[in-house]
Amino acid sequence: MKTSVCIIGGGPSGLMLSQLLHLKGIQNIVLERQSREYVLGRIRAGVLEHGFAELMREAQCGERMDREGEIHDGFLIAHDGKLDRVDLHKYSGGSSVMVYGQTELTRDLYEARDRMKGAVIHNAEDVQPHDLSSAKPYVTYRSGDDIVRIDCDFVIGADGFHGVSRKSIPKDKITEYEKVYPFGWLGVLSRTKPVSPELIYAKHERGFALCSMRSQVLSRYYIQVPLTDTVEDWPDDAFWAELKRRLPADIAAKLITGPSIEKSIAPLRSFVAEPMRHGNLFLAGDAAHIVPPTGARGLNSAASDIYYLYHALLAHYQQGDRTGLDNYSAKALARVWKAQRFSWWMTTMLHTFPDAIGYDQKLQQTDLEYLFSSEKAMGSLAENYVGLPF
Ligand code: FAS
Ligand code: PHB
Repeated sequence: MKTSVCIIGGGPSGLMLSQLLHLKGIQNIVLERQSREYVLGRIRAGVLEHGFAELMREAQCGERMDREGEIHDGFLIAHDGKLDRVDLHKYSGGSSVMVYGQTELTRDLYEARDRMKGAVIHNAEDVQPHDLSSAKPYVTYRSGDDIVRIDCDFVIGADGFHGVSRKSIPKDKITEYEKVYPFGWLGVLSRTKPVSPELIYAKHERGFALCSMRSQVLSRYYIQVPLTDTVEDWPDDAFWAELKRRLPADIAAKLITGPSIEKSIAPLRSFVAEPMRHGNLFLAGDAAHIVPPTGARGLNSAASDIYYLYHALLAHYQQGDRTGLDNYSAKALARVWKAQRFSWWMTTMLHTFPDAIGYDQKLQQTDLEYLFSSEKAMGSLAENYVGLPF
């Protein structure tokens, strides 16, 4: 089998790139290890930057997002007995974010691939890229007893943090930067009305909490938990009671609880692999970088990678111009590290660290006091949260 671009990974990164390239007549194939049901069963991101929403529209996949998603002009931070609002619209110069679940946008991308008869192979086992430094790389995968070979011009590693792509780069050709946080997020999805029309990030001595949503009838809540906790340690009643303890009393009083329809614990880590290219392999999304979800940057950092890769491949195939491909890693990493900084800052400011000393806690309070007393500080938070320019 021969194609132009072989994309490893059928998550949002891989599907978005596949759709964008196909619309421009650039042949590609997506190899996904899991079934479609499995991919669509994962509950992950909830907040899309303006740039991601624009990319969904450019990929002709934005219609349901625009119909069912919610535009949010701000969010709230509960801290030190106060509830303060971050006015994104005012301090970002009129921008906003789109609240629309990753599960839904992944569904929209799959449906668009189906409509265009895109090549998405599920249950592709033992995917392995080969000859990445040659002009003729290829990828193999197992389908039952058969080994299938796909010859291509470029391989895109969109296979997430645990994928095969990054691990195919020789160790002496890649540098990995990692910071592991001493806690995780226990997330619950419930068919209940959200407690607040806007997201609430709560800093509390018992630990961080977040009140989010997927729609007006589907709520998403998180509480910070020790890394040693398991989902079994948190029956629904215990979760709701702890969430209420971490919210302002008037908010807790109106929290509508209900049975969890999904419950999971995600460890928090910051991670970046450099460079994001090796020969004709290009890494994108979680395959190259991970952020703690506090700043809602994970999925949104994948979007700018895909934007840069899409335009670089377009220039190559339409004008024979390889500049974008040659500049991809440096350009993507420049924006990735800004998302890393913002995610680290939000996480450090809002979480309870087990080894924190009094000085650290005073700095957290000071960070929040400065934020809500300075229009310039608020402008910095707002421009990062709505998304820095691609
Ligand atoms: P993904 O990991 O989504 O997709 C990679 C795909 O590659 C997967 O479908 C996988 O099955 C496939 N794959 C892996 N290895 C393969 C192989 N060898 N061969 C073929 N296919 C292979 N971001 C936010 O902004 N907000 C959040 O609240 C948030 N919560 C998260 C919670 C969790 C538990 C996790 C893990 C991530 C969360 N994220 C969040 C980040 C998340 O949304 C990612 O940024 C986003 O999924 C990135 O998309 P992809 O790069 O496509 O990677
Ligand atoms: C979510 O709704 O899952 C969500 C929203 C904002 C974040 C993290 C997660 O910062």
